[in-house]
Amino acid sequence: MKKTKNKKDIIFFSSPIQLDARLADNLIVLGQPCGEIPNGILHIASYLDSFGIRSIVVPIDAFLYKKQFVDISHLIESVVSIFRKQILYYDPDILAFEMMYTFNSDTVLDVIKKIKEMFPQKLIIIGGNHATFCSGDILNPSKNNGVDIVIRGEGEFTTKEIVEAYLNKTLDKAKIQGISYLHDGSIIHNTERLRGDLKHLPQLNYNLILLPDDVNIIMFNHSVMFTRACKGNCTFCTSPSMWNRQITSKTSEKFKSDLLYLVSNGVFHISVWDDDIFVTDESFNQVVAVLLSIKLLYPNVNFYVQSRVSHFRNSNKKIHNQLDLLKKAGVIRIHLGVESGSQIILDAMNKNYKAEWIFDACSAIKEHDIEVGVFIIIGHPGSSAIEEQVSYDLIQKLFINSLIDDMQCHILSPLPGSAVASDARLKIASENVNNYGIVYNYPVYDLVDQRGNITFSQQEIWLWLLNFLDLRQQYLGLDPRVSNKLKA
Ligand code: B12
Ligand code: SF4
Repeated sequence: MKKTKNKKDIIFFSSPIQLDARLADNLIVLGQPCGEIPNGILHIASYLDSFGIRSIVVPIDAFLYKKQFVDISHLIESVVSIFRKQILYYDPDILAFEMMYTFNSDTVLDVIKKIKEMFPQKLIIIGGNHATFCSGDILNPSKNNGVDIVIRGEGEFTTKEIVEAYLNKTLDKAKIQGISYLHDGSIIHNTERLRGDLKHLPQLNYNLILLPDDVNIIMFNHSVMFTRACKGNCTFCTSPSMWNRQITSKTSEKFKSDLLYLVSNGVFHISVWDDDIFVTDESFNQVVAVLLSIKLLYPNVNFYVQSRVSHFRNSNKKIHNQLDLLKKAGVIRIHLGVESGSQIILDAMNKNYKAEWIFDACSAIKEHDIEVGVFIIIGHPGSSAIEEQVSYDLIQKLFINSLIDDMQCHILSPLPGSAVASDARLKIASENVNNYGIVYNYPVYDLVDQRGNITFSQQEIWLWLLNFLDLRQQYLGLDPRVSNKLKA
């Protein structure tokens, strides 16, 4: 292996999120100018670093945030030029691309294609939520995307195996679990890798993130996670197939060190974005103990968490004790995956709770002086104008009773890896994935019955989104993400 001062073994590239011109109307920057810390690749880089493998993480939005883009090819050109510069400087053997989201997956592939043309000798690997479920499409030989290996699912342990073997020139792709690749023109999907033990993960090494001179860590939004996976099996979500509903967690010492790094650097708003903060009593007790200890040291810190309505059944004593602890630990808002107020839709989504528990859940949280955020999905199979009205009425009742402080509404996106993506009641009208998953997306489907007759059209679903947005505006003010263009 060549040893130069700047030499890296692998560079991790995040994908442009805030600045994709194709999305500009839908996804307007909220929060910090540099967007999100790319958590997935930071985890992998930190793990490799603990074995002496040299890497850096390039958070592309931090390099682009001051630029204006005229169109998507201009954006891609800029991204490629920044990546090229880093590749020439650090001369890595492996280039690793994050493909977390469906909406910008085309952009990521456009960038990779160009990078591969410039550096054909470098091994290109890719991973993340979208990549996990679309490996066949990404590797499709006719598309010539330039990707050598897709790493499916959890990234740390597979990437380490690949990088070590590649650097030692002993890589035998057939022997690595959890990857897909091309062999003699055919796509090979190796067997799935079992979930790893997160207790082996080191503290996150934020120093591996390459920052432009005028950027620091406070200029990002920060979300951290203690556990991976949840016990739910919701049809529209990719978590069940991504993490196999197997709850794992880091050590609470490492989690505490991750948080201490952030707060000691002035980050005082942190989302603890575990799928479900109450997922097990053991993990809840650990996470809350860490948050309490941080709050004691840094009284200004605020945390945001998310959970499921099902924990709030009958507003029992246990949940009130837990809410009391969260309040003391500095949690100022709990986001609930409410999704709908209609029992018919909730059952179709496999939410596994009763619509009447929603009111109790929100009331219980507010009793502890914690804000309530709700997520709503419109147009799921099983939905109709009648059911959306039922849902609307319940949300309105919550607003009237001052039980909602934040609300995000989405039209369903059939995300790859979610159960609903193969639901026969969705008649996909557009193959365009550029607005999948993002807020205020126009529906890409009509809902149909068994004979293929439309039961709930794109246009009707869209109008219901606008109804929910009006309700939101009435009680919370206009969401800054609602552009005039969208309302028109
Ligand atoms: C926290 C979170 C957020 C945070 C920000 C996260 C961030 N830092 O970018 C916030 C709240 C801002 C957010 C926003 C959105 N999110 Co989000 N988010 C999550 C969540 C809950 C956790 C992500 C995370 O940090 N995981 C922890 C790390 C360690 O895991 P990981 O990222 O999956 O990475 C591992 C593997 O994927 C893999 N891997 C990842 N990258 C790479 C790269 C390589 C090279 C390799 C080898 C492996 C690899 O290895 C990693 C380590 O094991 C996930 C759901 C989930 N439970 O995974 C949804 C999720 C990623 N979000 C999703 C979506 C849709 C969104 C939004 C578009 C929603 C919206 N309408 O606004 C926005 C858009 C993003 C934006 N910035 O504007 C979807 C994406 C699905 C898809 N196919 O598009 C997910 C999967 C949830 C879902 N619905 O199923 N999100
Ligand atoms: S929507 Fe929430 S509760 Fe349901 S499977 Fe996904 S992460 Fe779990």
